[in-house]
Amino acid sequence: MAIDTESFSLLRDSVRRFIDTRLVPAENRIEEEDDVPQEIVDDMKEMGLFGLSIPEQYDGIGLSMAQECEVAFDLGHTALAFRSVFGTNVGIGSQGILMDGTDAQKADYLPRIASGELIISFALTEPNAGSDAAALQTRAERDGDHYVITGTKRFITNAPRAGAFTLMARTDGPGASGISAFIVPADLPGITLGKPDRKMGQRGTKTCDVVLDGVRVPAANIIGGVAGRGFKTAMKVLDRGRLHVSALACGMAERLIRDAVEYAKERKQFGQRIADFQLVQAMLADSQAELYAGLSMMRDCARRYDAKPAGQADPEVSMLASCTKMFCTEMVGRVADRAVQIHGGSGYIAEYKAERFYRDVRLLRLYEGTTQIQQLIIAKNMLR
Ligand code: COS
Repeated sequence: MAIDTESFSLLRDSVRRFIDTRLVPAENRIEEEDDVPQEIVDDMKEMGLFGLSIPEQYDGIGLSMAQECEVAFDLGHTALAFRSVFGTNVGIGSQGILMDGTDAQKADYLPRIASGELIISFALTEPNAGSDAAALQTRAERDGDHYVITGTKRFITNAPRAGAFTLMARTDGPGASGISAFIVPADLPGITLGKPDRKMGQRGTKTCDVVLDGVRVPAANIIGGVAGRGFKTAMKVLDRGRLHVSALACGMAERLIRDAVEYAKERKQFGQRIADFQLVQAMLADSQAELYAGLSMMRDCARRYDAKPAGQADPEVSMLASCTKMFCTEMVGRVADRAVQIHGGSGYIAEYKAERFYRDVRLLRLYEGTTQIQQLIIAKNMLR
């Protein structure tokens, strides 16, 4: 799946224009209001951003992974909260349905996900199951043609906005093979949301607990119609998500470098621009070289992702996605740290974006698998 080069180039131009003219000027507003203004969300819908990764057959734009990564790279140039509004529709919320769903599930959900009419979240993490996703405790007990689901999901991105969840629950014994993936409409009786999480950064992104108490979900809502396959679905979705996060990290690194260069050219100390000092230049050069390495990995891995059979796992590509996620998210952490350093005391002051983005990018090393989980996946594959 991919769109032709000319259509893609037009799409990218309009996304970049949207970022420069609408999103960057609203960065302070989302920081103050801790939300993305509705008129911006409406524009995102109109541009088709909720459906970037959904095939045209289901009314989406139908980008390949390589194309999606380029758009994610562009979106990384502004506050990450903007992308987060449609991020779960493009990635972890929708992809399980697309990869493993039945034809009826795809036809029912994907067009609404693509248009943004329905926000879909991904509900895997729990209070006692984060990195150890296979230990999740949310139970789904069969009762006739329904399942009754009880449990708590934690840090669920977009839960306050969601109309449905791709939710992993235990239908059988312990371990990965006892887990099934469900499509759970958010308005079913027995679902309540926790209070909004107060986070270190990324103001404007919405996360909270989702508590399920005896929620009756039709058995037909098991993704693919077969129980016990949910863990693999979740892992495949995360492989893909890790590439998208890598692209975002590269975008944010480029923005931080650009801001640091501008500051270094303006700021004068010892009678000259700080950009003229070699110790400042070294920090800029290190950041630029690391960004180039991250971008090269991201582009290579996305190409390999597109080359494998769609929706199928490939341990080699999973490993490379983990390498890329680990490198790019750690890289943007170092780039953000240097950007603050180049700004000096001003880099610690909230008026400067370096301070905000430094906090925002910290999350990239945690979600969709910590750096340490990526290391485990990489090493496991090397030793296989
Ligand atoms: N694609 C498809 N299948 C996969 C897979 C992948 N990327 N990774 C693992 N699997 C399969 C395995 O092949 C195995 O299947 P079989 O039993 O048929 O052999 C099954 O899933 C269990 O795999 P494994 O034994 O490797 O599972 P572990 O419990 O050891 O967990 C990690 C593996 C740690 C990698 C996994 O729990 C993980 O990714 N944790 C982090 C979760 C995460 O990213 N959370 C972020 C929150 S969501 S934003």
